[in-house]
Amino acid sequence: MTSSPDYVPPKVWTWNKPSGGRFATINRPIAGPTHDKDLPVGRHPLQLYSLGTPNGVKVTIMLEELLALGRRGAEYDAWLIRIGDGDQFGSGFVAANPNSKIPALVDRSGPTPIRVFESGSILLYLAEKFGAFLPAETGARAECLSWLFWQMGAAPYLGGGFGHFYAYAPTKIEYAIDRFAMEVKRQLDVLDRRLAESEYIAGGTYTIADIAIFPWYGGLAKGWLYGAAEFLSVQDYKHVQRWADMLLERPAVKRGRMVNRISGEPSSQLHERHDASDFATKTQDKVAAAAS
Ligand SMILES: N[C@@H](CCC(=O)N[C@@H](CS)C(=O)NCC(=O)O)C(=O)O
Repeated sequence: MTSSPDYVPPKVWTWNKPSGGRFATINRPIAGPTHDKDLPVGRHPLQLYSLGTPNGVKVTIMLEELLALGRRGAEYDAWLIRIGDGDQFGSGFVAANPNSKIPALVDRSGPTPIRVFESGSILLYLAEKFGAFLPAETGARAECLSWLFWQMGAAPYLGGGFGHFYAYAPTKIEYAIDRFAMEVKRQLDVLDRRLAESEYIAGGTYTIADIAIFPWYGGLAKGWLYGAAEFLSVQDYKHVQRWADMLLERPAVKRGRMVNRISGEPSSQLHERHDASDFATKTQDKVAAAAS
């Protein structure tokens, strides 16, 4: 791979060498399944196929918030999709999400299963289905959806741009890191100014806009992403910090962050979630680990 100023792109790009970098083994320029594999189906109305990344965590926080509100229909089975092993290219997963990316949700509560993919679309689907975390009044709803879609457009610059070139690319390219660090700091400032004037992202109430933005930008502010907290001076974004700390206090956020998580403290990882009592088992593990 050439990353020097000497590189001249050929007339036609061809896939003839590994791209390098952390995801080299799963990246490919074609869509569709690589192998036959059905998805498992549990006993609950909602089946989630995901992984505890920022995009996955949005959905598990939403489901846990709905359950905390008493919406029993939001009971779910969360199955683990190991994207590093290529599970997202199994035929069953591709049928649930032709884009082969977590998260994917299948709603089996009606006569015909409904597939929902893209985390923003899943949050909106659940908010509408259960009448929660999305304001009904036109202006407040528009504000909430504007921030929801802001997240969908902004985060690829954070993850695919900054995170990729700062943490995962096989060589450190100053131009790319500068370009995306500048954009991510601008995005943090957008949020910081908004949160200086508003308790939550979309106004005075907690909505799907907070749930979508928190795992990315709250995570960045709390130093969970790319080991980049110092590099980006995240402590300077005081209002983002205030908001992230406030969300972290929510029990549903704590639970949602554990589901489908495969890194960090073993007691914080609930690889699959099939029942509310699964969290209690993890709490017992934590107590036992602290006592030993
Ligand atoms: N815009 C999508 C992005 C989903 C996404 O990028 N998922 C990543 C993990 S965070 C993934 O599944 N990557 C696997 C791959 O690219 O093969 C969403 O918000 O749902």
